[in-house]
Amino acid sequence: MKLLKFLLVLVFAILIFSGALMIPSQYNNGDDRKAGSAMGAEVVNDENMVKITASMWKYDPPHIEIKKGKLVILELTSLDRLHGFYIPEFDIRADVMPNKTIRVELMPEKIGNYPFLCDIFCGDGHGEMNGVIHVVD
Ligand SMILES: [Cu+2]
Repeated sequence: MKLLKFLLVLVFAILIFSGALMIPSQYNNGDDRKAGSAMGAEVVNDENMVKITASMWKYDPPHIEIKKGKLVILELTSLDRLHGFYIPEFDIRADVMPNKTIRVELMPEKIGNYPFLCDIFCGDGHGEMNGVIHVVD
């Protein structure tokens, strides 16, 4: 019982902590990315926009094909609770919240398959919540 209480407190602490860092981390997504920093003025339209929804415990779509050398805007929202979105190879991460849409920019310079995953514990299936970005020529 004590362990359960401790775990509950820990989970709340993590939620509060991640919530407190929500706004700065989103701004950082734009500034810290490895590539595409010179493309800030790029126009957003349907052609370079990919909409992704997160829900327990998947991303839709889980596979995203994009073209090398073409700036892409990922528009993310959650259908249920707070999830994370993390692409290790591009050093991009974001908090994905219900009733809120956030955008991250991605400038793929190299052909390849790049996994992304949820990096905020969101329940039983959290460990399997992932997808792949396929960068093609
Ligand atoms: Cu998760």
